[in-house]
Amino acid sequence: MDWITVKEYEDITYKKCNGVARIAFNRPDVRNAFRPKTTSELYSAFYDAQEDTSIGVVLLSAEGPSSKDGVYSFCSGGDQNARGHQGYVGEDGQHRLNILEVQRLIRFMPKVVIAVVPGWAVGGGHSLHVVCDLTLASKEHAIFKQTDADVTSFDGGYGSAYLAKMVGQKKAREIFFLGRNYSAQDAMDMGMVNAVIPHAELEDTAYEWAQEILGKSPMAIKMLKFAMNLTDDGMVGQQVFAGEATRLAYMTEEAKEGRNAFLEKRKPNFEKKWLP
Ligand code: S0N
Repeated sequence: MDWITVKEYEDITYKKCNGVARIAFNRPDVRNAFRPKTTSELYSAFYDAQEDTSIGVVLLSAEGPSSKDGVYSFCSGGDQNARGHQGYVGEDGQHRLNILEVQRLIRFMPKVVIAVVPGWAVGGGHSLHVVCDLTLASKEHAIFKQTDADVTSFDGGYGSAYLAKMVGQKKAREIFFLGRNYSAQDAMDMGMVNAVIPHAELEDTAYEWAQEILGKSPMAIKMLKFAMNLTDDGMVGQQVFAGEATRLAYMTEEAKEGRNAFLEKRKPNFEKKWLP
């Protein structure tokens, strides 16, 4: 694979190869915790991947291991050093909650996002894997854990309520209320991981899954993702799905006639085709 760096960032790496974008946390010495700079960079990279029509699948992964102790991490959530009294503080002194904007971009982007978990997925890092469409986890090193209730920095949205839809209410409550460690196999047995992969093969496998998805119909993949999101996303889910229905309607002769009639200041002739 010839990954090409798209843009140099400080807290993440961002590369592309054959229709796949790879966005990776790059703060391994703090278990890939995110600070406001990290979330801004994530947003920028995800937005670029969303807008690039050559990209169909995004891998959210992590660089590592830590240079201090060789431990692998996906993401350990919000950087507790950047956490002020009103939230996480950026270099400009502003308090932000912008990881939620990153979550929404992942959730609503018309492309498949795969979480590639090489190590710890903790707190807000756990929530990120939950919001991704698929999760692949390292057999040897992935550990899933929720510390939100330990540090009073909690995700009451997709990270918990959507997780409960994924693994069931009892398991989700156990994960959050007890904050235990779960292996990749435990996570797969619960239904929040798609496959447990030997660590050395994790990245290649993620790329292979991406290539398999890229062989499918882009429109079908997009509509299926939005359809599966719809029931959990309320009116916004309907809006996203319906926006795509409108886009498809624009492609019909009927829509062309509606637009032309307006521009030509005449009554539209829809030929009365009320299809069954
Ligand atoms: C990940 C854990 C379990 C790893 O344990 P391990 O292997 O024993 O390593 P440590 O020695 O603990 O850590 C190694 C070094 O990394 C630093 N570090 C680790 N995690 C963080 C972190 N999150 N922030 C800052 N530093 C971190 C350690 O300090 C250590 O550094 P050195 O080597 O210098 O001593 C373990 O590390 C752990 O439990 N980490 C904390 C996990 C955590 O509690 N995360 C926050 C949970 N909450 C969120 O993420 C909320 C997210 C959020 O932002 C949000 C979500 C929804 C709505 C709103 C918000 C919002 O913006 O507030």
